[in-house]
Amino acid sequence: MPPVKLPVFFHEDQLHHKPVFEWAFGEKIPHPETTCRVESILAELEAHSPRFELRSPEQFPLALIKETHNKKMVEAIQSAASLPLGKTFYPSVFPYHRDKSNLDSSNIHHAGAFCFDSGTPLNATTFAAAAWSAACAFDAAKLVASGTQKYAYALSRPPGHHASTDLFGGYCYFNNAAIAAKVLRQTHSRVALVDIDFHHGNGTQVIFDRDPSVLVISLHGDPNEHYPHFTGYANETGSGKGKGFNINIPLPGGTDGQEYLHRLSAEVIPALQRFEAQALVLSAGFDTYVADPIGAFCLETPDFLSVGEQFAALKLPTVIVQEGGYESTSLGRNVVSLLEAFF
Ligand code: Q9C
Ligand code: ZN
Repeated sequence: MPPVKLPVFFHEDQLHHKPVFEWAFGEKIPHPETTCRVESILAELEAHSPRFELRSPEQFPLALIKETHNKKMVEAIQSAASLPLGKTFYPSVFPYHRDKSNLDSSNIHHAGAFCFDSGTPLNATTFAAAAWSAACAFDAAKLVASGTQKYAYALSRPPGHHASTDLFGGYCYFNNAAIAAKVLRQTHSRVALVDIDFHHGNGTQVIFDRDPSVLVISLHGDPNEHYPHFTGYANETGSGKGKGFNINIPLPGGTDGQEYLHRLSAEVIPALQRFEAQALVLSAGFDTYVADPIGAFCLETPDFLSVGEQFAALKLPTVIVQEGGYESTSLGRNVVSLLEAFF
């Protein structure tokens, strides 16, 4: 039998978006979300090429992007495509109210109405990069939903989990993992989305806040100390019919692999079993790695395999969607370590 290859989705145009800097504590720092991240992942996948099959997504999933996000937010990001090449726009004026009914999404100065931080700039290439990034998650989820493949990996970049219905931020424009979950929902009645990025998946939480058919679980650095600061507390459990279907597990800085794996086996996996999840999306960030420049956990490369094994043991159709991870020397190895669990 030929070896089973894990499908990997990626489009070259995701590389054109290159944010240069962000602000951290009033300091201008080199932007962590670099194209080196993708190069590190692609190189490691290439080194294990018999196991992976690289595919290009087919088209922008515009209809689902616009179902997931405020249409004017999508248009505002799209309208940045008319910025001169090489010109970057950092929203720096934010409206005093969040009513978006009277906005001109073709006016770049109004983009601040859809943005919540200063690290997520727009340029002429951002829309296409973000739409292809979403397309990776969309196509990976289509393949898994159809039953053709049990597992698929979306090499989504820019990442997505901080993007909510009507706000982009945290290096994220469109919520790739949410889009994957919505695709899986068309064929599976209960979908779980587990976010293992170092940061709280605030955008994903908002998108499924009132939805009892998508259980969202996020483990992350305590928001008292860590980005995105305003959300990720354990008392945020969902709203309305969705009450009880959002679980936040804030963890202190310094959390190591042993503690992390214990929280997965003691809390996350039992919650997925109680929910009787039929399909799974992993928002897979690797900024929990010990050497990550912006994360504060201490996971080592083999821990990512153990993390993957806990989820793979559920034997659910699973879409793994790339989120953060900024130590690009080890990023590829960490990604492949996690993916090794899905063979
Ligand atoms: N030192 C993701 O991992 N910058 N986004 C914080 C404070 C924002 C991270 C700066 C971090 C966003 C997808
Ligand atoms: Zn992160």
